[in-house]
Amino acid sequence: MFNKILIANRGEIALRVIRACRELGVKTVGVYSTADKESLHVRYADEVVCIGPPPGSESYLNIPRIIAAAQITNADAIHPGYGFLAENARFAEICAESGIAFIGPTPEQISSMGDKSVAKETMRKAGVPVVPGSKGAVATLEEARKIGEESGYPILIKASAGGGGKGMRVVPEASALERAFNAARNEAKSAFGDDTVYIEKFVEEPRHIEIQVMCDAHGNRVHLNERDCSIQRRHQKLIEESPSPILDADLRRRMGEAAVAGCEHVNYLGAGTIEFLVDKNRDFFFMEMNTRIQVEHPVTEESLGVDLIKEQIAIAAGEKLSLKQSDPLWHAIEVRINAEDPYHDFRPSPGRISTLHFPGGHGVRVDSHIYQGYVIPPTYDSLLAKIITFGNSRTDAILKMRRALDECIIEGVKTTIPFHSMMMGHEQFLSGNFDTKFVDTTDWKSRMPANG
Ligand code: MV4
Repeated sequence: MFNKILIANRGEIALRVIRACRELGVKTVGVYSTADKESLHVRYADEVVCIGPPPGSESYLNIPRIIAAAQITNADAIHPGYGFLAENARFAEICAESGIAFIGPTPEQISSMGDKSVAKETMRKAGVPVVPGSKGAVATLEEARKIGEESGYPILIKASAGGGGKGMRVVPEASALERAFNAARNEAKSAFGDDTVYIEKFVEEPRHIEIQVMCDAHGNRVHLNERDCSIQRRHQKLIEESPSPILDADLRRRMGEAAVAGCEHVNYLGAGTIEFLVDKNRDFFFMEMNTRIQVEHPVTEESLGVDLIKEQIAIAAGEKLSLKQSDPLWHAIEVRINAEDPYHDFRPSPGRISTLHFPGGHGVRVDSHIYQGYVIPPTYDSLLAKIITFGNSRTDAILKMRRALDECIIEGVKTTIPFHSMMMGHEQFLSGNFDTKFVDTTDWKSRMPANG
């Protein structure tokens, strides 16, 4: 096992990793920007190093400073959390070259999944179902036309360097192709410095269902069932749950086996998530693979009673997987409490937390880095807390979530709590019958309590 782990992150995920290290008896190094001097991860870590001013590029994304911090403190491993350097293949490579274990997959695995058209081809070759469309990148309009005719409209043009919804264009019919193709390439070029695109048939009203996987260096691989992340706004997830209300044991097994087959094909190492679209016929298609631990990993943890962070660390230290394939034990739901105003288009609401009281009790978990008096810096993402509830049925988890949200008091900034309270009473959410367009296209605003 490692002696000392540097956590190259901030916020709730930095705390989450520090807590796992504590339980493992591993020492921790926190790094922080000057904006995070008063952050909880700075107080919880055994040692800390200031790595620069607030902008990410000069702190949490600055590879030389993070490597230097690890060397100064003699850390033997780095956990990247999510975001920042978590899916930076060059960073993973530099860690290895510096004799520091990167807690995650290999640089090759990170970069092959980072290019979305390469990832898709890799998965197709592994026998994972993919959306019909181009085989790899599409370089010319003529090629694009051919794909459009073969798969039928509408089609979707996606940037290879994109992901998470960035750089996508829906093309409703052949006459709109030329403009959309050129626009998509220009957009991709300016957003990512890479104009490579690929094309898929557009799947209408899909659900976003992802499979958690975990693989060790000894050839052991498991999937840890699904998370349903269909409640999103502009590609930002708001609510996640496991199991999905639309999966049954057979579809879960088939999706899980596909995910494991994909991992086996690339000899994947560590924690990963394979994102699928599930259409109205309950057919599933590979979308992307995330080569990191994700924000919503606690729903898997609470559904199964496992600790994914400890498992990640053990795997990176060369130990064998301790997790067994198992069916969901509990129904778990997570809501993201962001410092955003749901009455005004979720606009950011940084500021000082004047009053704070978190919920507790049976079946409630709160992962958060905030405390009363804490000032939320405007520089980083707006996630304040994740409330996770779990019970023996979806209804039970929802009832607990309603109760937990009622108990929760956060004053001084606007939060997404009223949105979540509304959702926990929305009949369409309760029915389990919704798709990824729900938040962006349903009139949920009229259901919000009048006080915004
Ligand atoms: C799609 C799709 C429909 N058809 N691909 C959005 C994020 C990125 N990972 C891929 N995304 C989509 N790909 C095909 N062929 C619809 C989406 C999509 C979406 C997917 C998951 C969750 C929310 C979404 C919101 C809009 C579009």
